[in-house]
Amino acid sequence: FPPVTEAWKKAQVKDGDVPCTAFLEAAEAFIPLFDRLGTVFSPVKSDVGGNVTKLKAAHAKNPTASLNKLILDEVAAGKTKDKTSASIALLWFKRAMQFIFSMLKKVSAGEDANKAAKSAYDETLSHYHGFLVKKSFQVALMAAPGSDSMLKALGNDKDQTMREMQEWVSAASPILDFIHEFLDKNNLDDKSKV
Ligand code: EIS
Repeated sequence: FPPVTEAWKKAQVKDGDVPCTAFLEAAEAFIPLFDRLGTVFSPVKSDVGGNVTKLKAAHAKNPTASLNKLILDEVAAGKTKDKTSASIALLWFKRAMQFIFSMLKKVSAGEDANKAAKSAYDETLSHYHGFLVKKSFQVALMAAPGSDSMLKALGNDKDQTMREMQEWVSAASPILDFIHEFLDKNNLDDKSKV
């Protein structure tokens, strides 16, 4: 966790904007954590990793843009609904992170991972999932490891891992909150279900 947290610290919101390169590095830094959690998480890794890949490709075409500008340029070009849309990739990345943070906050508060995952899901991602995705999420949830094995997979010492997770959540939450408001303000929070 500490390298991930460091990367997110470098991507803090400044003057109402997010530094795009630092943000993409931070986003990318956290993806390998899924590998430690087991194969149940490989579809999640592909999905969230795909969001990051798409955002990186968009940024490569507009390399000097901040995160706001990258998205606003796309809006101006009328390309927010295209296959290469960075807006959609950012929206789903944000939603995945909101789920993860909501869950980690509950785990930090002492809730078991499975219970925390279920209630975090109900509060976040489930709003955007249709029947089939909801079902697959429920199935995956049953196969997912509990708190103890999850914490063991993430670090050597449970308490230390928990503290490190909290530091990451504190460093990253303000960025996610900012992105949430930015997308909402620009009518990019498409609420249709997948
Ligand atoms: C988006 O996916 C794409 O991300 C986006 C674009 O293609 C867009 C088009 O509308 O769709 O359908 C996806 C959605 N993504 C929408 C669902 C995929 C995941 C299904 C996997 C179900 C198994 C979930 C297992 C989770 C078990 C959790 C148990 C926890 C104990 C520390 C725990 C971390 C868990 C993290 C879970 C995060 C889930 C994120 C899902 C995001 C989602 O709903 S684009 O792609 O624009 O880049 O092309």
